[in-house]
Amino acid sequence: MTVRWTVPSAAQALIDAENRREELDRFSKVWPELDLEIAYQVQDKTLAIRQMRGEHICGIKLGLTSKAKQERMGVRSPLTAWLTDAMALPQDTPVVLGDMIHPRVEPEIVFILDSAVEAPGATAATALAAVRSVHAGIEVIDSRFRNFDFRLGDVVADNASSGRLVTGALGIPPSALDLAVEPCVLHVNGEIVHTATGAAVQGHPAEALAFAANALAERGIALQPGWLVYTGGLTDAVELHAGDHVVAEFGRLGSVTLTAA
Ligand code: OOG
Ligand code: MG
Repeated sequence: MTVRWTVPSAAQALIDAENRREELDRFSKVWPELDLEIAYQVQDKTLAIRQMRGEHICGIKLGLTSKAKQERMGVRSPLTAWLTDAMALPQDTPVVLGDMIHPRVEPEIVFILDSAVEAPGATAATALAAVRSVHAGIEVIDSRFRNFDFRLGDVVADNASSGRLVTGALGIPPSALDLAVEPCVLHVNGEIVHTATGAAVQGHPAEALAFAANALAERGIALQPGWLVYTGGLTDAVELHAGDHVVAEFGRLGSVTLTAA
C-alpha cells in the first residue's frame, strides 16, 4: 500500500513512533517529493508538537559532520536538528532502554553559546568567538526508521535521530583549546571501541558551528545565547544494550559517562 505522506502526517507519525517505540519504514520509499525543504518543514512540525507538550528548545545538533558517520549511514551531507530540554539527561542518570527503540551512542564535542552567532557569513573564527564554553558530550541517537535505514530527507525529517544528551560539567573557554587535536576515546564496558580527534568533525568543530549558523540563517533562525550545540558524532555510533557502561574520554575536556538501565 502506498502511504500518502504530508508534512503534518509525517511529523505526527514520527512523534507517535517515538512515543510507542515503534519503527517506521523510511518515507523516501513512497514519498519521492520529500526534498530538503519539505524535510525541514516536517522537522519543524515535530518541534512544534514537542513544544505543545511542554518541551523547550535548549539548542541544536548537527548530524553527519564526520566521515565516520557519513560513511556508516550512507548520507554525505551534514544537517541540523533541534534539541529540547526533555532530551537532556542529568549527570549520572541512566538511559532507560525501555523508553528507546534501538539506541546507539556517539561521542561529541559540545559548545555552549555566549552570544548569538552572526549569520549568514559565519566563519569558523566568528562562530567560535560566540562560544562561551566547550564540553565533552555523549549523544544517544534513536532513529524512528527501521534499522536506521534512511536517506537525507528522512533523517532531516526525523530530527536527526535525536534521543538523549549528556553534557560534561567541565566547560573550557575555546581560546584555551586546540579542538582540531583534542583526542577522543570511546570506551564501552572497559574496551576501547573508537578513537578520533576533533578534526574528524569538518576539520574543526567550529566549522560545523559556522555551517549550522549559516544553514539556519537561510531559514530565518538565529543561534541564541545559552544554547547547546552538539557538533556531531566524532566516530561511528555504537549500539547501546542493557547494563552497558559508556565513557567518552577526551583530553582537555575530560570524560562523560553514561549507563543503560
Ligand atoms: C543520524 C544522526 C546523526 C551525528 O552526530 O552525526 C548524528 C544518525 O546517525 O542516525 O546525530
Ligand atoms: Mg549526534
